[in-house]
Order: sequence, then C-alpha cells, then structure tokens
Amino acid sequence: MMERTFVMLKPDAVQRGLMGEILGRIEAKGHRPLAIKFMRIPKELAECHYAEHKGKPFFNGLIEYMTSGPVLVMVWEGENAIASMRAMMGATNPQNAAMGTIRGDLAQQTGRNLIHGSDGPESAKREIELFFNDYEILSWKRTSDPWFLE
Ligand code: IDP
Ligand code: MG
Repeated sequence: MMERTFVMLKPDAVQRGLMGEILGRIEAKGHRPLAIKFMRIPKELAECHYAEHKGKPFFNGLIEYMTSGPVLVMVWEGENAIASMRAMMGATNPQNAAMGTIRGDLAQQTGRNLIHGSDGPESAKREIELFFNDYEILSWKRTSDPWFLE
C-alpha cells in the first residue's frame, strides 16, 4: 500500500555530518521525498511531538537533545513506507539494532539514535500535520519509479 511517513534526522545526525548518508539510504530504497525542511524545533513543538512520552524519566533529556541543534524534517512516500522506514531505522536502542540498519550501523545509544520515523498510520498523519502545511508537501512522480515498482 502506498503510504506517507514522517521522518526526522535528529540533531546528532546533522552534527555528525550524516544527513547525506541517511538520505542516500532512503532514496536508494526507492521511497520518494514529498517535503524536506531544515529547522530548529521550538521546545513546545518537541514536547508536542513526543507527548506520548511525557512523564517518563528520559523525557526532559529527550527534549533537550531534540532542541539542541538543527534537525531535518521530512515526508516520504512509498510502498509500505511506515514499516519500511522503521525497518531501515532499526531498534530504538542502537545496541539492539541489527547491522544494516541506520541505528545498527551508525549509532551507539538510545539517547543519540539519529533518526525518528512514524510508528503507524495515525502517528504519521499527526506528525506530518504537526510539522508541515499542505502547500509544503509536493505530489510528484519520479521517472525512476517504474524501476522500483512495476
Ligand atoms: P522510537 O524512536 O524508536 O519510536 P520511542 O520509544 O518512541 O522510540 O522513543 C522516542 C525517542 O525517545 C527514542 O528514539 C529516543 O531518542 C528517546 N528514548 C526512548 N527511550 C529512551 C531511554 O530509555 N533513554 C533515553 N532516551 C530514550
Ligand atoms: Mg516512537
């Protein structure tokens, strides 16, 4: 099923110069970018994005991490894009993430795990609407699309 998912390269990905490496993996998989924005997240927006974790012991540290520098927020579209993106990311704790995944290959610790991806259709919709206006999201096809999906 064609899906849209929200993806964010967290401040450590930006600071470590890994934007190109990670974007390259998502592009090479065959997903299509619909929106890409480089921004600094206000504290309120970070808290809203991670509202489900409010009250947990790591919450304050998480908000500090997410607001510590610029991030790259994106909408990607593709076949089963939500689950596919989660699979490419790997487990939340990079120590448990399989080699070949972004977190497994490139990260060490849960608190510095490089990337966020929506975990289901509802959160994808909610997160896309939280970070993007409709006019920022492009509908387009790539000439290479038929080489991924016949
Ligand atoms: P996810 O990013 O794989 O969906 P979640 O459980 O939704 O994982 O947690 C959101 C984010 O909060 C994680 O990606 C990580 O950055 C941070 N986080 C989760 N658990 C911990 C923890 O135990 N210590 C520090 N940070 C955590
Ligand atoms: Mg999550």
